[in-house]
Formats: sequence, C-alpha cells, structure tokens
Amino acid sequence: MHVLIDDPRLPDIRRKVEAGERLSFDDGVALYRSADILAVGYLANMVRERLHGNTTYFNVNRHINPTDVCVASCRLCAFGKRVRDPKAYTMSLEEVWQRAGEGWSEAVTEFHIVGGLHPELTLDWYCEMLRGLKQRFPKVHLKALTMVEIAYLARRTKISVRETLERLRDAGMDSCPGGGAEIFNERVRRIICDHKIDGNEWIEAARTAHQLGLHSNCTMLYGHIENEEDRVDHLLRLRALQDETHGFVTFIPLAFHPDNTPLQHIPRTTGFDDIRNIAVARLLLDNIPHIKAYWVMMTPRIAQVALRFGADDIDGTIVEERIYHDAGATTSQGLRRAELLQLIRKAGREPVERDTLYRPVQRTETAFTVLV
Ligand code: V47
Repeated sequence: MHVLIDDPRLPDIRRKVEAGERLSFDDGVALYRSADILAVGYLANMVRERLHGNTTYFNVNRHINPTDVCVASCRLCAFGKRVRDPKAYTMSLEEVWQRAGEGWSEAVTEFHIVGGLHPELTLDWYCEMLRGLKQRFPKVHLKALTMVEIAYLARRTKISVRETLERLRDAGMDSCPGGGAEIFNERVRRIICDHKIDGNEWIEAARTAHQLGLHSNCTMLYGHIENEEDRVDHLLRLRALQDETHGFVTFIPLAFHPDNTPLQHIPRTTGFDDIRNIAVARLLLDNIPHIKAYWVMMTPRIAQVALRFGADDIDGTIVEERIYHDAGATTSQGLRRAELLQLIRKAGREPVERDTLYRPVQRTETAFTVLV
C-alpha cells in the first residue's frame, strides 16, 4: 500500500522504519512536529502489525487504591490528599481484601494496586496486604506499587530500594505498574511533581526491579508544560534502560487531565495529541513489546482508533478507577469484558484476553486458566 507523505522529513523516517532501523532523537522530534498524522500512524501501524499482526490484547483486571493520602502534593495530581483532609481515605487491611473480591462476577486475573505516599503506612503493612491478597486470591497476579511508592517506602524504612523490592516480592508482589515516571526532564519535573523522586531515581528503581527478575510497565505523562524534546528525551531514556534489562512489558502514554489540579488552567489534550503519542511511542520504543491505549484516559472511542495507530493493547475491565476520575475523567469506572471485545472487534482487530505478562487466558465467567 502506498501512503502519501506530505512532510519532507518523513520519507527518510519511513525508509528506516521499513528497514527496521532504530530512530534517532531528531526523528522523534520530527514525528511529534509533523501534521501528517496519517503518515505517522501508517508507519506506527506497520511496526505494530509486524510485531503483533491483528492481535489486540485486553485483560480482566481490578484497580485497588488502598489510600489517597499523599505527602507529595504534586501539581499534576487531583487524587492525593493531605493526611488531615476530611475527604482523605485509607482502607484497613480487611477493607482492601474485601474490596478486592467485590465488583463484577468475571474472575479477574490481575489486581492493579497503587495509592499515595502515606506517611504512616509501613512496609510491613504493605507486605501484609500482599500476603493477604495472595492467600485469598492465589491465582490473581499482583501488579503493585509504582517506583515512586517503592522508593518512598525504602526511605521511610531506612533500607535500600533493592531490599524493599525483595521484601515486597517475597510477600507476593508479582510485577509493578508504570506510574510515577511523568516526564524525566528536571525543569518540568520541578514544576509538576517537585517532591517526587527524580528521573534518575525512577530509572534506577526500575533497573533494580528488573535485575531482581520483576517485570514492570512504564509511562509518560504528556499534555502539560513539557515540549517535544522533553517527550523524546523521556522515551529514549526508557529505551536505553530496556536495552539493558528487557524488563519493561508495556508502555502507556498518559494524557494530563487538568481538572481539580493546581494546573487546571492548562487545556486538555486533543484526540490528535493522544493518537500521536501512541504512534510516536510505537516508533521510538522499538524494544518494548507492547503499547497500551489506556481507555480510561483516552476514552474508549479514541482508544479504539489508536488500535490502528500503533497500540496493541486497550487495558482491562478496571471496575473502579479514581486517579483519572478525580481529575475530571468522564469515562465510565469500568468496562465489561464483552464491551472490550466489541471495541476491539469493531476496529477490525482480533481480541486476545491476556494475563499481566501477555500469556493468553482461557476462561469461563467465574474461572480462568493461563495458557503457557
Ligand atoms: O503516575 C496522576 C498519572 C498515573 C493525573 O502500568 C495523572 O498498566 C493525568 O500509571 N492527569 C497513574 N494523569 C496511572 C498509571 C497507569 C494507568 C494504567 C495502567 C498502568 C499500567 C499504569 O496517572 C500517575 C500519573 O502519571 N496521573 N494524576 C492527572 N491529573
């Protein structure tokens, strides 16, 4: 198929993509600046189909946010609350375990567990939470705690990140979600999340997790005060770590939602931005197997279109989501398995239910088997 390429910088990028050559920093910036979204998407789709054919992955998961108490006060966030805020909540261990079993009847294969940086919850508390979940739900994968939460627990416990990860792993943590990466550039990070670990510390924590045999995801928060160079720098730093460890499973670009944050004067991203971030990520991250179109953040409609612009995954059923909904997301809290199947099929793609590590899952409504 021939695609008309209007942008003079794209033919050379096309040649590289067709030859399977790695793209450079300047190529990344050119892809972000090009108005020719169809050409950028065509190239990203070529890579996506080379890697995954027509397959599109989804999972049956449940998000659990044990607390929204957070000491960090990031300007990008509408979720975190001060410990004395009357609207703040912290679940007891019993509540976490009970909440995990609530929701829809379909058996979940993954709990996605993240929260704020709580000044009083201890590493032992988190280990107990993980052990309790494993005991009650032995078949469910625990994708728990971002690099930011892990580094904070290490600091409070006065032990290394490595030892913190080992203790969490031994208590039942199977892998880590990709949050907290935001944008690595220090100038931007100081404004949007100045109390968080810096970009180097995030990378170092992910490196340590991978060295311990834990897989993790990675993200990039875009659509606030960053520029194209900051985005490309972020993606290439993830790519460099992946060359070293091969521990990242999925990259998820996250659009900034400004409502109820101190940055609410910033306009929301457009569909064009969201689609482009999927496509550029697919083209630059040649060593990360999966690119996820997170439907909560993009809306199911745009996420569906993204399946033809580089994404091979649409995330899962979720059941209950707080971080984006506190920041003004108007998407539903969860989607049924049948709705995900429909979205994927109507994009002309073939749905495959996966577990967290992308092994296919065979199921009845109340039970599942992972096919190895
Ligand atoms: O780290 C916080 C972002 C992330 C806002 O690993 C915001 O499979 C937009 O990481 N507007 C959490 N974004 C979500 C996340 C994630 C989601 C789905 C799947 C996976 C995975 C990971 O959300 C935070 C931060 O980057 N965030 N506040 C906001 N106002």
